[in-house]
Order: sequence, then structure tokens, then C-alpha cells
Amino acid sequence: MSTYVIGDVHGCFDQFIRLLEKINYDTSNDQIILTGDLINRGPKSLAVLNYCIADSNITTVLGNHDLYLLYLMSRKESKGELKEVVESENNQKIFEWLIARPFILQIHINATKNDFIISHAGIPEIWSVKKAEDLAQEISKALISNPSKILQSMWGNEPKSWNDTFIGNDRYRIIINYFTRMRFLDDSASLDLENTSTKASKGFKPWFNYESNCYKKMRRYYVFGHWASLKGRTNNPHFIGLDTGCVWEGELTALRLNDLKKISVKY
Ligand SMILES: [Mn+2]
Repeated sequence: MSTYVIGDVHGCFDQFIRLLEKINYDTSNDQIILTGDLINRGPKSLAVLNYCIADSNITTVLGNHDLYLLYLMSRKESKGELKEVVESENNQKIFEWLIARPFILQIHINATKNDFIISHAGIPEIWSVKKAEDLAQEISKALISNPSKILQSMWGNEPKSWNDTFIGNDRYRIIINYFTRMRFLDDSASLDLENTSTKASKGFKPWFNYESNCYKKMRRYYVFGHWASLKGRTNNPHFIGLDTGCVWEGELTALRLNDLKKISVKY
């Protein structure tokens, strides 16, 4: 039995199937976790969703594009490549499945005693894993109990840095932005959401440049997608980027948690 994490699929259904074949995915034994952004930009978003929904051994953490789809669906707005999903006959089922996906997943592999924290963009160092998990559950609960309120108010880049006292929409928006859109942070964990390159603006650094290295002692690995231009390069084996830009004619990459082996297929 193996557990795999797969990077951003973005509607690249054919490549997704080729990758599952390459890893010899065994639907009765293996488990697949996607890093989010299943859809949009690529050609076959609906096929990716239907395939994942039909297989209970496949799940995902939520990405910013997945939230955008939920937003469109909550308003019955058909746009661009997501039109086929919004208008599909099983759109209600898709909505219910997607909105119930978590923002973070933690996986422990018994044989190696390694822990994996999986989220779309990452986890800022200001939050312990326990705190991140609590905030992820808080936002999921809010999202499920009042989808249109959260999906309408989550847009925007403010506030820029976390404060425990935030309540309401500011609180929801910044939690969502850390989990699903973060790339660069400054020393006070302020988000730079405009910069999608790999070069930090002055005063900023990649979110995964943690000050403390206690994650090593704890055998903890952070696994994320979202940042395609990185091509997985973090220069730290405990921070594993899996978005290798499949939809930009790059590769789709899987990480086998049992032995940390990466397996990719080309576009
Ligand atoms: Mn993303």
C-alpha cells in the first residue's frame, strides 16, 4: 500500500491518467492526495473532477482555482473553461464534494515515522501545525455552513499579515490567502501576493525559508503545489513543491510518501 501526493492537475486529465498508470495506482490499496487546483486553464476540468469524485481513495486539499470554481458555481456563473463544470448535470454533486475537501491534510507513514503536512500553497511559520489545523477546520466549517458569504468575501489581498484578533471576513480571507495563494512573506509574515515569480522582492523571502529547523527533528515534511515557476526547487528536502507546471507544458509529478520517490510524466 502506497500513498501518493500529486501536484496541480489544472484540467490535464490525459496526463493525470498517464501518471496513475506510471505509478501503477492500485485503487483497492493505494491512496492519492492532490495538492489542489484540479481544474481551470487545462482542457478537461470536468473529467478530472468526475474521475476523482468516483474514487473514494482520491482526495485533494483546496486550491485557489478550486475556490474560484466554487464561487462561480455558487452564483451559477458560466465562464471560460469552467463553463462545462458549472453547467454539468452533476454540478450539485461536484459542489458538495469540492467544498467538503480540507485545506490541510496530515499523513503519518508508520514505516518511516515521517509526517507530511499537505496544503495547496504552504503553511506560514507563524502557525504551528496544530494552529494551522485549527484554522483550516475553522474556515472549512464556515465555508460549508455559509458558502455564498465566504465565497463572495474571500477576494482581495488585504489584510496582508496575520493577527489573532481578526474576525469575520478579514479573518476568513487571510486564512484562505495563506493556505491557497501564499508565495513570499516578509519577517512579520506579511503576504506579497502580487509576485508570482521565483525572485523575492526586497524584504521578502519564500514562505518555506523557516528560521527554526525543528521540523527536521520531528521528521516533518511540508508538501505543496501552487508555485509552478519554482518547478519544485526549494533547496530544502523537507519542503517539497509538486507543481511542475503540467498545464504550461511542463510535467505532472507524484511523490510517493513511503520512500520520498518522485515520479513524473511529461505534458
Ligand atoms: Mn494555485
